[in-house]
Amino acid sequence: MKTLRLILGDQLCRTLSALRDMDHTRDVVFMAEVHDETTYVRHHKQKLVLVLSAMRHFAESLRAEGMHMDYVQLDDKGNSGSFTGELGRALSRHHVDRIVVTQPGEWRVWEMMQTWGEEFDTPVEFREDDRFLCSQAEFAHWAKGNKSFRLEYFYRHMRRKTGWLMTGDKPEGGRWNYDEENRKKLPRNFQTPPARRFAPDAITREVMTLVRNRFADHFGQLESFDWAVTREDALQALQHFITHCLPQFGDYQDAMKTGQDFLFHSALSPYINIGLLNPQEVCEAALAAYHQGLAPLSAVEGFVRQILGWREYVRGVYWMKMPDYARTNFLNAERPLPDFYWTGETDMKCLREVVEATRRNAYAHHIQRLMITGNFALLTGVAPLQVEEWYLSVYADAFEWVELPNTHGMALHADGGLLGSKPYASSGAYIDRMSDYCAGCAYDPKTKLGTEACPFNYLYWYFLIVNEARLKPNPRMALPYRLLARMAANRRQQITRQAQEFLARLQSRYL
Ligand code: FAD
Ligand code: DLZ
Ligand code: SF4
Repeated sequence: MKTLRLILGDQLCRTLSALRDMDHTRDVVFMAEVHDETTYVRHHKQKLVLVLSAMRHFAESLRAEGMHMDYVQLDDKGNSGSFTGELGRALSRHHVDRIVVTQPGEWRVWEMMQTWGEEFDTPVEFREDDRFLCSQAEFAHWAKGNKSFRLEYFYRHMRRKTGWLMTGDKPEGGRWNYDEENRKKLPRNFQTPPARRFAPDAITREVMTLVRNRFADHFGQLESFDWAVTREDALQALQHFITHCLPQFGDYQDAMKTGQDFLFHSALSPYINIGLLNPQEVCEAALAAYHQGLAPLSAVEGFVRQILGWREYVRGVYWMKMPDYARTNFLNAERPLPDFYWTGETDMKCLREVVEATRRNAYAHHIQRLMITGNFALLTGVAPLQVEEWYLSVYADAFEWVELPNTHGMALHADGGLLGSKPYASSGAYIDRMSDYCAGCAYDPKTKLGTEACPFNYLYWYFLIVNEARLKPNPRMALPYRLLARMAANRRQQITRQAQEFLARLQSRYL
């Protein structure tokens, strides 16, 4: 049976289910660069280069194995610009008996694919994306049997299933979670790990030229592109992380420092998400470092929890709850996204630093995404769809199955608490504790009201005030609401006035 095997830009994995049982003599592997995928959001220029260059390198490697590749480039004559259009053209070139495709990562593409069987009068076989450690069916089964739909319980289920960091049926070291040890401040004289840089090769340089010419108006610096675009280089990045960063990953996971864009984070998410690395091998490399005494338990547990726990959990939530999930707006947030998310032009230094780092690298680490740009959007009530579009555009690792639950659920609480038991709202005190941003900011994190006051301070209380009816019943919000209840009426009025003035000016270019 002659088969056309479609590989998408985030499925660049030799062991992908769509490539199994390949008949090298008859089958065709089909990949297409299409306008629709490059523009469904205005992707950061580096994300475009990463995906397109990694696709081209992957196609080269399959060709070198002797596979029959049909690869359409973005600028090829006749490129229709859509997956459906390009698949139609490919079918007229190859006359196959069936199409095989691994389930895509995004609902949008999954919906599009449902029309293909009828449209092309050719059977389409959808295969599970088994690069994940938990299948959708297993997640749904777990969720059904558990009253508490929380990450912590899912994570324990996954630890037991894999046997990772387990001694019999007990967690290694006696605790499931070393989160509390992952919140240290950076010492003054800490040593930055050496940089990991992958110089662009000829293929990448060609794609950079394409992106420079065709997507000049997209956000982000292009020339600093230094991501790995092959599996070999991604494996080097993994090794670099294990050797230089993992031992201190746990301690400083929540820390932020001006000009230090990666700290001890792995920056492996783009590689895992597009298929250059497999989540299992990444966790196993960290576990091996622990068993060889090269990294402490708290660091390795913290790292494994992000992948075995959070990454699998958000993917489970996405596929279980879409498409309705994306439409919820628990806090009725409707404000437009401020311009400075794109320009970086604000005198709030924390926000400026994170937007600038995002522009430089198409990367920001978790706490920057959650507690700086996420927290600000939450406190100011920015419309979830606008915030989500921003996150989906600006990060090299952004694909909707992982971006949406993190933004909609974790950062914005727009799902009403399905993902996180309370909103991650915080005042300037948290940012001051975990970063050096406040030194050198136009505002003072210790001042609560007046022109010097850090906007996060009054916005935090105003957020509690305006959302009182929705949030006060949440038992995890009892303490902040007790504090609010004790607040003098005139102070409450002053906070409200200053927050409202600030919000009225939010769309002005420079705050
Ligand atoms: P590390 O800190 O080194 O963590 C190791 C790995 O764990 C990551 O590579 C990633 O694969 C996984 N991981 C860690 N946290 C999460 C999480 N919350 N959800 C899923 N996987 C996780 N991650 C994405 O991959 N794509 C996104 O589009 C994305 N959008 C986000 C949006 C918001 C608002 C927030 C708060 C988080 C988002 N995350 C997203 C999760 C997380 O911020 C990134 O995975 C992480 O910053 C990637 O950097 P790293 O590889 O250095 O991670
Ligand atoms: C992100 C992306 C981009 C920018 N371009 C392409 C492309 O031209 N061709 C392709 O196959 N995939 C691309 N991708 C990745 C897809 O958007 C991704 O595979 C789907 O969103 C499903 O997750
Ligand atoms: Fe951000 Fe406030 Fe600190 Fe300025 S003072 S950097 S606005 S937290």
